[in-house]
Amino acid sequence: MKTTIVCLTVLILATSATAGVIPQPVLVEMRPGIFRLQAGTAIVAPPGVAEARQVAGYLASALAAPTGWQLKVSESTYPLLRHNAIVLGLSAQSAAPAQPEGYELVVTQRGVRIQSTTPAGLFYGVQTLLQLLPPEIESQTRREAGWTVPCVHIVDYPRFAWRGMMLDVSRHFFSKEFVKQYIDRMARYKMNVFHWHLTDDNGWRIEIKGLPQLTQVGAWRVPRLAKWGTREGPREGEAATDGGFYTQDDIREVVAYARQRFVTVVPEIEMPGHSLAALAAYPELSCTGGPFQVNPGSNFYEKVDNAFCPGNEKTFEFIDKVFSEVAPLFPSEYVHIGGDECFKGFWKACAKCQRRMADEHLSNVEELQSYLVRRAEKILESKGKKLIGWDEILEGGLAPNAAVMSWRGMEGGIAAAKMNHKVVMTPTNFVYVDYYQGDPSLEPSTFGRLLLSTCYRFEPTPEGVDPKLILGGQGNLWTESVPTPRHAEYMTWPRGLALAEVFWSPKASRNWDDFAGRVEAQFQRLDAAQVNYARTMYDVSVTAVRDASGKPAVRMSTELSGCDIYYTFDGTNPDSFTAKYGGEPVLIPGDASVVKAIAWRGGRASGRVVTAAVK
Ligand code: TNX
Repeated sequence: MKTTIVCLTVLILATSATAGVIPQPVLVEMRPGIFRLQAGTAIVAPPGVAEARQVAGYLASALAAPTGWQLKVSESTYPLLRHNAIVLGLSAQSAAPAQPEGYELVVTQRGVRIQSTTPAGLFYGVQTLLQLLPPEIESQTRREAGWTVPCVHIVDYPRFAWRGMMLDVSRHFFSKEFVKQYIDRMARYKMNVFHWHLTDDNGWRIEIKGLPQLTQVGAWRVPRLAKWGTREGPREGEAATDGGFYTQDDIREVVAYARQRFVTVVPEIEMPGHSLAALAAYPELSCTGGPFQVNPGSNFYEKVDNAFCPGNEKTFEFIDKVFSEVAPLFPSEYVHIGGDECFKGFWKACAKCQRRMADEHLSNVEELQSYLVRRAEKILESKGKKLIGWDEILEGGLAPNAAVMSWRGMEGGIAAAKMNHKVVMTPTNFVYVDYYQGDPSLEPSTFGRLLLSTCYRFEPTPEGVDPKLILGGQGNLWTESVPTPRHAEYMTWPRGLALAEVFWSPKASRNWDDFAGRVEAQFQRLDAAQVNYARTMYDVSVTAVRDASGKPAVRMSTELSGCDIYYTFDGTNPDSFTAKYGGEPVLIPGDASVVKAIAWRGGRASGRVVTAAVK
């Protein structure tokens, strides 16, 4: 009983203390008073540790633009607080010793101390400190604000080691500047793996010096704007002007930038399917021989051959050449080889594939894919890397040391973990941030449905598997329907905030209402940072149901609690004078063709009018 009361008190304190901090820290004790940051505040790094010094430099530069102060960074062993200083300390006995990325943050009226056993922990302590400063601290230009931090004692460490975000740069190309911004933003929420989906049917984005056609041809497609999947294919003689790629210098620059933010960049090179851009460059690697063109978003699947031919030795020479150049560019332990959604129809009709299957005693095309993945694993291992792939790599037999990224639900991940393989959980229904986050009538066209509150309910560790094998989870931003950086931000935030908290914070501290309040606080910070985000959590969701007697009805809900919902069936815009939703399904009256609904909160409209067809 006593412990329950103590825990509750800590939780309540935590909630009020860190009104804005995401992800929620493990333990927060508010204390009276504030620390005031000033032009003369010093930043002190431990002596002789380059990475810690660099974290101090990161803090100084994060503070410089909004405050206009260039705080001095020095090196010194100050294990304790120093007056008017932010002291970063590395010690073997930090308050979170068992957790290499953990930290302890103490803010007093005299000064600030961040203590960790690793520079990564110092970096995360810095992120929490930044979030305790006013939202204007996110501004890139000088702002007037009281630069104060509440006095507090925080002990914090992550739940999962793999806290990822994936960005698909093939369906639409994103500049290296934007990729860096994306990494910077995820790192602020303590995410630490950037999965870079570099190749697909719609563009090959990484320079491979020994295979120049990959980027000369494979990085470019004809320009189109229509809805993805309905676009017209390339016309005869039409110039491929849309696209881009990263040179190896660009890649090194992004990797170094990520490293300074303790983010590991995991490259994905898709095979055997999703490879039309590569085949446009080297058609001899296909079963049918081409010629092929990089796809601009038309419906070509199963009609055009987009898989490497596993019957052809040249495919393996190609994979070897690509990995020889990819492996040294990325310090990551893992290289992702894709493996998803491979259409194997052309393999069935290919003499070389049939010969391979006979020679290797493979009884079906799934085993043929598995043959390719196993060889890819050997090639990667010869270059010092481990293989990770989408859960289809389980089909036909999992390569001996492969890790699995489970996207078609959790089942693939569970099966892999039961075979003692490592797993990253990325199920579509919880982490696909390319899906609609609000009512499709109000949102830019895409597929699926994934609300912020659903992301927040994600539980990466399933029952009945060894939790040690679940490395963590990851949000995936596929970009078929994401043509611009602003829209990539809009799709990522705030759902990325929910995922960041799922991946970092203790399961027991999850609390949707409290989180929603902190999301609102983060909106102010994202505004100051000029990062785009979606306010769909303020909208109503309308679902078609049947009432108790089986007649067509609608159910309405809001993600935020404390909202009232008002609606109409006559086509007029609802407000607090129209019918109020009572919680039970509402019968669709007479010949009504639409229902319109809006949420009100705190005496005013909180979101947009949602219009749903009811006919
Ligand atoms: C499935 S997830 C895919 C992607 C698409 C995505 C769209 C996965 C491994 N494959 O190629 O972009 O759905 O949501």
